[in-house]
Amino acid sequence: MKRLSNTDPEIFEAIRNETRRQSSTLEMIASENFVSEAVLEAQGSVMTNKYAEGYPGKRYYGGCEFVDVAESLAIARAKTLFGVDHANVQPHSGTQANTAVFIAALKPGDTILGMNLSHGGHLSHGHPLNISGRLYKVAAYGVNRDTERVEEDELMALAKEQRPKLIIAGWSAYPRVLDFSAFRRAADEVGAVLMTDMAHFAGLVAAGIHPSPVPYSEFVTTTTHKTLRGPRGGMTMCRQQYAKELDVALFPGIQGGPLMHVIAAKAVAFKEALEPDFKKYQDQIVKNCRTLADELVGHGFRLVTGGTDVHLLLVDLRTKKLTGKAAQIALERAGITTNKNTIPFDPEKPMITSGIRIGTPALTTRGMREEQMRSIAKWMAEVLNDPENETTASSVRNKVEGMCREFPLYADRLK
Ligand code: DSN
Repeated sequence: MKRLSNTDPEIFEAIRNETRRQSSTLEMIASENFVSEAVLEAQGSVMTNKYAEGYPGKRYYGGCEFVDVAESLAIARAKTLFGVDHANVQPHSGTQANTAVFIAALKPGDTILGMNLSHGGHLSHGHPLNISGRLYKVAAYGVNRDTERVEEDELMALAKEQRPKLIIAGWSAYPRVLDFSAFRRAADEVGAVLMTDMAHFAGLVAAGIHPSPVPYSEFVTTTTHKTLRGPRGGMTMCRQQYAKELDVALFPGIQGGPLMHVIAAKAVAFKEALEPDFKKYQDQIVKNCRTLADELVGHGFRLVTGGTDVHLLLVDLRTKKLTGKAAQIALERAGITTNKNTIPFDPEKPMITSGIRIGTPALTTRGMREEQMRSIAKWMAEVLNDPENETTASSVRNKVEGMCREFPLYADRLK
């Protein structure tokens, strides 16, 4: 067999360097995670070769008997995991998963009500440059200036004023649990459909440590690669009455051939998520995040809403007279990967920001626990209290690398 190292040494080297980077730094981007070798194996399999437009048992191509097995297993496991009537595992990404709902439930020009991106929403929830903002009229709810949380009375008032056809619950940077029943009440009040995008917290929902949006929502979407710890991709779930419209909206509506290797890997990840260990893992993610939050507060940082209920937190850096961009760069120099993030009512532009978003799913996958979170919070404080200091950065970097060696990742791939 010809190996990648021989046929394409440049790409081989880039993959090796990326493996080394993931293994030797602290990955604290809240939406990232490290998949198992089993997920990697399925995703790197010959299923990538197969065209399979359609759905299991109803394809436009021959030779689909084995990819049908993979997709049927992915669907069945997703339905068990989340207790949904119907799951479509073909969306290539979270944005595709969301767009399929819009196509299934709306007509161009209808109004959608989603969370303001700068308060923690997502591009695909109505950003003017995204298809959601181009095809539909967009109204946005935000968080309350004092509580920094979504408040039911404000949501309800906006829903009554804007009369949306679809309301979106869900976020990509909000450190608290949403009250799905409040969203349901707002949707019922104006006759809207409720879609919950649980991409960030799907793993917590699967483990039963976060309220499930399923009983409240006509549609639930997710990515599969965040807390759920599967391959990069998306999934859309719905109540039985919308199943047909959803499937047609996804294919042929917005996608052609499904990525069967990714769907096989989704099936593997869902099987892993059904194991009892997955609940322990999700519990530990949240414990780690709470510890990190308490420690950062102890080191003088202000957190949006003062803390966290989930796998991520948002640091407001204004009290440190630092921008998110500067903090991200300083931490990266020290081997800690985060992302700059707007905070609610941010005075800075999105490319600068006043905040950073920090998450614990990836570190928890490595086996790190509260003790490591305490050290990491201390190192973050050292770096952010003196962000230009190269000596501090390099001393923290050494400690980070030492910790990473104690919690090896993909070690066999680096031999
Ligand atoms: N880009 C993802 C995140 O970082 O939250 C959302 O799709």
